[in-house]
Amino acid sequence: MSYRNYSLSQLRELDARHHLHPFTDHKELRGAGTRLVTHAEGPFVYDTEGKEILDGMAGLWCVNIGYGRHELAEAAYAQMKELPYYNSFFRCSTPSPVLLAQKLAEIAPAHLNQVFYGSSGSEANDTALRLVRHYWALEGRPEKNRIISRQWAYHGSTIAGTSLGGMAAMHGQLHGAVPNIVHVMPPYAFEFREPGETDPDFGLRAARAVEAAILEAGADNVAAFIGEPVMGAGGVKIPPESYWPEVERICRKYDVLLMLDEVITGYGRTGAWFAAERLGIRPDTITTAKALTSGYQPLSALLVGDRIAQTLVEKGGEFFHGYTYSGHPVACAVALKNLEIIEGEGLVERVRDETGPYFAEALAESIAGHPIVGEVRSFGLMGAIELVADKETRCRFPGEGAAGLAVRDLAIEGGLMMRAVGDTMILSPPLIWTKETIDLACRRIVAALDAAEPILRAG
Ligand code: PXG
Repeated sequence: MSYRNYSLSQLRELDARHHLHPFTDHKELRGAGTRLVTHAEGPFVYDTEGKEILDGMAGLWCVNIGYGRHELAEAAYAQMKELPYYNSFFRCSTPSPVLLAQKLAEIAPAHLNQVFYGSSGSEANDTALRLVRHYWALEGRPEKNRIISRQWAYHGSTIAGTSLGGMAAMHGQLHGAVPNIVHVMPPYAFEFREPGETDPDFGLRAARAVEAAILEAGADNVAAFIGEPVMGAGGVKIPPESYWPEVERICRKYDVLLMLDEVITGYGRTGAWFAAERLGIRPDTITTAKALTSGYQPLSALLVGDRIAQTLVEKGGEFFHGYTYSGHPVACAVALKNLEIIEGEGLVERVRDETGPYFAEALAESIAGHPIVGEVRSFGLMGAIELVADKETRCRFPGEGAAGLAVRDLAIEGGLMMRAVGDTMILSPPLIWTKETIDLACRRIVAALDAAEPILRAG
């Protein structure tokens, strides 16, 4: 039955009665009601009231090719008719995941040639955690199993994802994380740089927190380090350039595996297929999901480096792990079409050469000077705007997060979907944005900031 048979208030009421939303205060949601998005086209989403909203978040960091791409619907339809499902357990496979794996090996850094599929970033990180521990066990070193991650990291919402992540509020509700995962300081200069410390020096200091954690555990007990190239959900925290090469050097020195979580940064967002390329580092695993299908189907792919894959094959023994939907043929067919579009339209190069640099300039020129903005930053098409009460001292507004929510709501009201992480405003638009779309977004951001300022100053 079509939702069109229901009025907006009926849908809202049914939503309240039956639907528990993710990451939501349900008491607060019952009071506020939900925004029901019904359709979308290109860079815009539309709600039940027909309001057109420019989607500055690409859904949730995923709709890289934008909305309304019928080729993906057709790929799904064709695959569903031919073979809607078959598993890849018990020595079986189906063509779509095989062809997608080949494609992923082609676009991934040269030493990553194997793929393990799941349906979400959280699942892929669960796989990654088990895989690196399994690797060391196969190498005869089962005690080398500690994982080093970072505070404020986001690696998903399953128990493994939450445990790997460094979100204090999520850990607070976990009542028992996966053992032997530790979290070190994030490379977030805006908060943690000491007075007088340069960005490169701060980056090295943050990287050496990883070394300190390795030394504290003893390198023989540390399996891997995991990190997002640029922290996404933690607030688009872009590390100084000195950070990743130093982390990689430290990992190699102590023979600790390097796991990159590119669930957000993968598939073009940073102006490279994978941020690993842009950072010039060689991870042993890359977790990917989201833009692998541009969000048109749930699918994740853990890209596995030759070192780990070789051990799996040479030593043998079953890896007791997998999902019903590992290598789902429909999701994989959609991913193949999505990657074909990203490639065919040159979206990665466009972010690298054109829209990425233009986005950085536009934020610097039209937003950075605003009286309630303390810093703007971007990396490819990921951007952040820090809200402050005082530009000079970078002092925040009272009530952490209140300014962010106010600006977010005003931005949506003004036709731009943005996300707030505390008092950091986040942008992660579809890669199909043009210079004109970036200009439009900036005008809407300025309008939201202008409208928010007197309200925030009045307290
Ligand atoms: N790793 C990273 C880096 C992510 O950003 C996941 C893993 C987990 O993926 P799944 O598919 O299991 O959700 C993510 C997901 C937000 C937000 O509010 C971010 C994510 C998910 C939901 C909300 O910014 N990132």
